[in-house]
Amino acid sequence: MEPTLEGTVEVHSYLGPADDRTLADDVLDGLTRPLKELAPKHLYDARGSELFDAICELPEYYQTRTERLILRTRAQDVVARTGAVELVELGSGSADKTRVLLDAMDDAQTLRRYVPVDVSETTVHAAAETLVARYPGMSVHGVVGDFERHLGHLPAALGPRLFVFLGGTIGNFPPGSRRRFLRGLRKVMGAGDHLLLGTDLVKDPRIIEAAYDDSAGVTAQFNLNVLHVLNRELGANFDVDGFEHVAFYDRKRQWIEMRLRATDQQHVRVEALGLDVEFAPREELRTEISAKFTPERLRNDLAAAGLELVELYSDPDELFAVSLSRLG
Ligand code: AVJ
Repeated sequence: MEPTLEGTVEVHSYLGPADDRTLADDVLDGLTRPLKELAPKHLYDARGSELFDAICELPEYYQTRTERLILRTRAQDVVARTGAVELVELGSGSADKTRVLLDAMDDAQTLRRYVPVDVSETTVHAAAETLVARYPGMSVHGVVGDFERHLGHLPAALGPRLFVFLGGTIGNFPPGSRRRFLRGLRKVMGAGDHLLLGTDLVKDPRIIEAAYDDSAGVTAQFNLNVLHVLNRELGANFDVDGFEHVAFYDRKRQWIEMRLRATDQQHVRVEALGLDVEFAPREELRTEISAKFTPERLRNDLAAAGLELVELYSDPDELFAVSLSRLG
């Protein structure tokens, strides 16, 4: 615990040495399947995070600026409806959007604590330090952990809490684990708590595909970068130039997929795993799914987890949605 003039900051880590094995485990599991697959979390090494930040500024990638606009317009309403004294942020990577909400709580004079939860210790510390300095009287209780496993370690509530999960990241979960995640969240929520969830909306597939295959090729670089991660972290020898970026919207499943397609036959050795992998010409490796929602799909997912939709905030073009829900 590290007392400061402004408030108190404490950060607790629940990650152990076993958590480092997830890349190796995921690669072994994912590259030996009939449809080769890699979990999207591995896209975000330092370079990948930089490229993702660049994506958020692209003209085609409407999500980040639209969500920010919705939050700016609605933050006051959210705070008035929830009476939240505490902001629990899952995946605390979105500092500027967080500030919009903390500002509104500060203005309403309800703000007491910020609880960032993230797998990256650096991210949690950075969020803690910048924000505690900005809001006098607010304390920060950081949780370094996986929000699918460590939500049991949240500090006891000081009053009504606002849980936030922004950016549309929930779309990365396959349908089953999406509901499992929401159920896990609901279990730690109390009767006075609310969830504020950012989700991308179903729309003209051309708009969605352009957002994931931008004309400057930034998303392609972001996707291909995961091969550099495997080369570096696991001693693999992917020929990155032998793969191309693919993004397509699956209308039936209502999600977009990013894949990497081998342009011709590729033999890859993953030294750290003693694994040899073959790619046939045009064979693809799936690196991300990103689900798009209709209000009905959202309501159903929330209901399946015991949550009730209170309000659905959107932008005039209905590109993106931020939903507010509570225990049903
Ligand atoms: C951060 C997971 C919400 O799915 O749109 C951006 C990541 N992938 N471009 C998304 C991403 C390709 C993004 N999320």
